Amino acid sequence: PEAVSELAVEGMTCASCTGRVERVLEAVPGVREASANLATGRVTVRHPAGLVSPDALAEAVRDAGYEPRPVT
Ligand code: 9UX
Repeated sequence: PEAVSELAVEGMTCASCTGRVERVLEAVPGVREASANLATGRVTVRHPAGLVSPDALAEAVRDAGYEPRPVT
């Protein structure tokens, strides 16, 4: 089944930022779609359940120059 992961990302301050974060997350193997919300700093990632680790998503965000934070 499909799963949805929610990430909080610090440092997304414009529409280019959100597009960049979406692009790097969609490049992680298994990710079907990533949708970043500039106003909330949250990113919703759709992927098959169990196929994508939270660590892989966080690392992709960090490599792109943004800071993943725990969702509270
Ligand atoms: Mo515009 Mo977003 O320089 O970093 S891409 S603020």
